[in-house]
Amino acid sequence: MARLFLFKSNAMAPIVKNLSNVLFIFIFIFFLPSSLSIILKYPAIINLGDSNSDTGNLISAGIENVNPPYGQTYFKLPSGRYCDGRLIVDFLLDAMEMPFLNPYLDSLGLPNFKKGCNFAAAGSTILPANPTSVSPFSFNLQISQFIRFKSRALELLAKTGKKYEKYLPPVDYYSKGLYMIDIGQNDIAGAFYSKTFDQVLASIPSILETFEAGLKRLYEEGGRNFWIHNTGPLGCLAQNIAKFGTDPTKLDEFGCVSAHNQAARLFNLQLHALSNKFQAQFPDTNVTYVDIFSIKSNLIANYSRFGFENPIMVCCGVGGAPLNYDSRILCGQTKVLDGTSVTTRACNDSSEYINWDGIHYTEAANQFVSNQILTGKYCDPPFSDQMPYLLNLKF
Ligand SMILES: *[C@@H]1O[C@H](CO)[C@@H](O)[C@H](O)[C@H]1NC(C)=O
Ligand SMILES: *[C@@H]1O[C@H](CO)[C@@H](O)[C@H](O)[C@H]1NC(C)=O
Ligand SMILES: CC(=O)N[C@H]1CO[C@H](CO)[C@@H](O)[C@@H]1O
Repeated sequence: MARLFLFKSNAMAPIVKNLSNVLFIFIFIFFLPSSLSIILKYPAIINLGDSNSDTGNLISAGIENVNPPYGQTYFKLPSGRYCDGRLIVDFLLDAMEMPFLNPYLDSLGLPNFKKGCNFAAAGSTILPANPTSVSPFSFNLQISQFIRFKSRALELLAKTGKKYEKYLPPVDYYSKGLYMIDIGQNDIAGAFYSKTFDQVLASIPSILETFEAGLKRLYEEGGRNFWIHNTGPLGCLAQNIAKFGTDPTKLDEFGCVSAHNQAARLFNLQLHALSNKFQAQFPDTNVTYVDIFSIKSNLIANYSRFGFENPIMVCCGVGGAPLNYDSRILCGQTKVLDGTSVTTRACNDSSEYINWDGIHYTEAANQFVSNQILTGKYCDPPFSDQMPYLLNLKF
């Protein structure tokens, strides 16, 4: 099947049906080398973050579990991801012609870490975890796990020679590899439960100091290529609208909680400044800042143009319009609510929805976001102007 960037694949289906177009696309791929695959050529990927890029750590740790219909769209069973299918990181790795990242904590299924490892865990924060945190795997702890991974892997390679070469990255991959980071959403969204708006804003610099210290630790371990996602429009998540948006004056024109989006914008502004500062301070690094906020805001504001039908309403939830979300019962759960047994099931067609479970995006939305990232326009520094619009087509 053809995967076409920039559009949902079904929107382009009638065009691809035409044989001459298929031939054109073949010529296009084989005779024009894509600048993207050159920019994104790394021998290994180290990923850190929260549920936006967790491929199974929180679940492997035994802290939570997810039931069907999680995973139904792509993996056909819950894959450890908080989604019906693939995440942004899965699509980006696919575009780099890399395999899905194995979660660090997954000991089963013969994980192969040669091309990288994923330390991201759902619910994680930049700030240290406390006893009420969903995830104990804060940014600093994930970095410590990475450091342990690296020293243990190098030790095994030195001791046992060829035996582990197929499974573990050689020493130069740690400097040539790409360190992808997507974290901060839980720091900001979580802060609103115990702080006033002004206090949330005031807490941002210290969150980012912790983030900066983490980047420096990765640099000291040899990391040179950094890929940093900013945080999305948190005020557009049903979880936050249900809790903080019951008063309509708190909502913006798209039905999103204004305060959350303002806090996310301020966090991103400071994160962007930090990325530039870090790049200037360490000129031997390559820091790419990726504006996820703008991509997701554009998707939510202009959803119908991109082939979606519901910008805010949740696919896997209960309660019906406008949110189809109830914080007491999450996707895939069965509970007795107000005297009746309720099961949260998925909508009929998750590709019509941007939001999967009230907190996380659907696979269709994740694919849209990845395609937008791969245009290069939302990155700083941006990619080449000659970015081809059609890349990595698979038949
Ligand atoms: C929606 O699309 C219009 C037209 O392309 C654009 O000007 C606007 O910025 C988009 N909205 C958002 C929030 O990105
Ligand atoms: C889902 O599909 C079933 C069977 O086709 C139909 O009865 C139901 O109304 C649909 N639900 C929604 C929300 O569209
Ligand atoms: C992989 C990559 O893009 N590496 C570049 C990082 O930046 C240096 C300059 O500081 C370039 O020479 C590398 O090609």
